[in-house]
Amino acid sequence: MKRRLVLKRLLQTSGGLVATVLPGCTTHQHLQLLFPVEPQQFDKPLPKHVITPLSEFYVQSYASSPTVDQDKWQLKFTGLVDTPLTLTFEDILAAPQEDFYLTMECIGNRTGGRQIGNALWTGTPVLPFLKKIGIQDKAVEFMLHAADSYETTLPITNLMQPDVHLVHRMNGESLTRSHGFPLRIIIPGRYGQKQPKWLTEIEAIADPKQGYWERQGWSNTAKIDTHAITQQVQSQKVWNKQSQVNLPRTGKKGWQQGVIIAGVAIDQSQSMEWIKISTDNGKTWTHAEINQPSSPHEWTLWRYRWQPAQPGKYKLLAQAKSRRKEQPLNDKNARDGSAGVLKIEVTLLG
Ligand SMILES: Nc1nc2c(c(=O)[nH]1)N[C@H]1C(S)=C(S)[C@@H](COP(=O)(O)O)O[C@H]1N2
Ligand SMILES: [Mo]
Repeated sequence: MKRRLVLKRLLQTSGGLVATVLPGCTTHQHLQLLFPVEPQQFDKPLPKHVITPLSEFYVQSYASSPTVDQDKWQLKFTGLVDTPLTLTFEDILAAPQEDFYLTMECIGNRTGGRQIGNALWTGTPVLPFLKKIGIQDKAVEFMLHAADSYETTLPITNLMQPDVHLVHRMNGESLTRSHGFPLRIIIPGRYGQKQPKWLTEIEAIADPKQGYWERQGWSNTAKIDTHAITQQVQSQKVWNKQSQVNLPRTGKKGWQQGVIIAGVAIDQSQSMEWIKISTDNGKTWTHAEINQPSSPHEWTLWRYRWQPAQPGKYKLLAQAKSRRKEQPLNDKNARDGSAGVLKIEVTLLG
């Protein structure tokens, strides 16, 4: 029932843009290019959601994907609890189902890299199960265990939130093996390492511990930093630091008719206040148009139509400000997270 309502609302807010219909799913624009480049498209509102198709969604696993039999799979709640609980996949499906959009990014993503994607996830909140098991006062953290022996930890209160979900569908389809079939957990606001795939056990523990990536020096809180990522210049997708774009003066992709610059932005908990674009290597800045995603955990879409006056070489930058934090322009120490500022070199041919 709830699912129906959500889908209906999404259909009404797809903004009239060309959209692909997923099996058993809804309409949203797919990430072939963020936006059509024809100037007349600019009169149309930004779409509310752009999802990354599964064929383009990054996979980050420390080992090979385990094969898990859905019928034999179990999720155990163990450790410092009064009433240990074991769930089967049927138990998961019998619980209330919710759909939500959420952007996942790897903490090790290079600035402007491909290890980021937005999906429509389906699952059930973990909170009602955690309330049943009687977590003992001595417990300070949960250790999350997975079928590939991956593990990570989180404070008890971080898991006891209504938006933490046990997830079994992605973009309207069962999770694929590489994305964690049959079930993963999603803890909004954190980088990917806090979203174990192939989840098998939630263990309440008395002493703080570190998980697989955290033992190797990655942040133990792994909260998503405020950052913008440019993903499209005119009809070209741009990824990573060495992005170079050459544009002819005239024709369909020519710069004379204006250059579309577009991308995404994300924060750990707050919506975006603005995205600013510079086309002169940071000397001057202008505001981009932004959309209003369904939650702060889904990327904000932004676009800007640049009207260059003459040919030459230009450096494009994008900066985000959420209601929480302004993205630093020069964060040389940023090891954790992908929050650096991408510089794109654009050559406008004469
Ligand atoms: N069981 C398990 N879960 C895991 C991982 C892993 O190696 N094993 N990698 C984590 C990391 S580092 C990231 S960025 C995300 C990536 O999720 P995806 O492969 O579905 O994009 O999964 C996380 N969950
Ligand atoms: Mo990651």
